[in-house]
Amino acid sequence: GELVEQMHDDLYDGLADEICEGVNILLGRGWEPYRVLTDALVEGMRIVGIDFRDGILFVPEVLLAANAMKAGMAILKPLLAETGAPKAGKMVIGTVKGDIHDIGKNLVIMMMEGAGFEVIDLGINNPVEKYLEALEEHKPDIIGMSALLTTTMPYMKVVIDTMKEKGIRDDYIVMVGGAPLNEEFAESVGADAYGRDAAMTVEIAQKMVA
Ligand code: B1M
Repeated sequence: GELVEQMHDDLYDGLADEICEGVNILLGRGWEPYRVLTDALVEGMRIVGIDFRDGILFVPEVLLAANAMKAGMAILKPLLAETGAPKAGKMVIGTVKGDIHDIGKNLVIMMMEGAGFEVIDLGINNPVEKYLEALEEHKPDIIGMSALLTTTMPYMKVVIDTMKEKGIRDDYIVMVGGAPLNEEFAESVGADAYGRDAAMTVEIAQKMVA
């Protein structure tokens, strides 16, 4: 309705306080946290992305929008993580080298944690060494990689090929995601699965770990 549209505008304008207020109002109306996330925040960021692509918005404005989105996500995070489900498995995840987009990855983490997974967040701009160190240290079931740029997504193959060289590729489930990817790309770099969005990623992870 009206408030959700207002929130799309507020996200576009990078108004973090207004976004937090809107999130709280929707929750107060009994909206599921996941619905607030998808309808108000993710949809708002989709609109920002269109105008960014078309040269109507620039990096500073989009950074503000991203900050507003993160402020809203911070309210939803504990609510999405409230299930108290038994540990479903462990995942190490990070955005690949050269890429600093982290909103989608953070959303995947929130939903995975909500589903009872333990998640180790490597952050952004990860060279292959970072992933390998984390695999050794945390011994996860799943390694996840995120990329939002067509120029950085090929780096996923670098990580997977290095895992092959070290003879550890088959010790892990490799999942990849990010807006420019698709099923065929995931397969072509040798990943086990492509996560189209956070909810699908959880669903696939649950099946693959079981
Ligand atoms: Co950037 N940017 N950006 N940006 N940015 C895109 C990606 C772009 C598509 C915008 C556009 O032109 N329409 C475009 C890429 C074009 C291309 O590669 N062909 C682009 C560009 C060009 C750039 C810069 C190069 C701009 C510049 O400097 N001239 C620059 C690059 C910086 C770098 O990384 N080296 C840049 C910078 C930035 C900001 C810093 C301003 C900011 C990032 C802030 C941040 O993340 N902290 C930013 C933003 C916000 C975007 C858009 C607008 C939104 C991305 C986002 O957060 N989406 C984006 C446009 C768009 O995607 N529509 C764009 C919301 C998020 C919830 O969705 O990330 O897709 P998404 O994640 C989803 C799924 O993809 C999946 O689940 C998530 C939740 O459902 N998923 C995974 C994601 N990762 C996963 C990992 C998994 C599984 C699932 O692992 C298992």
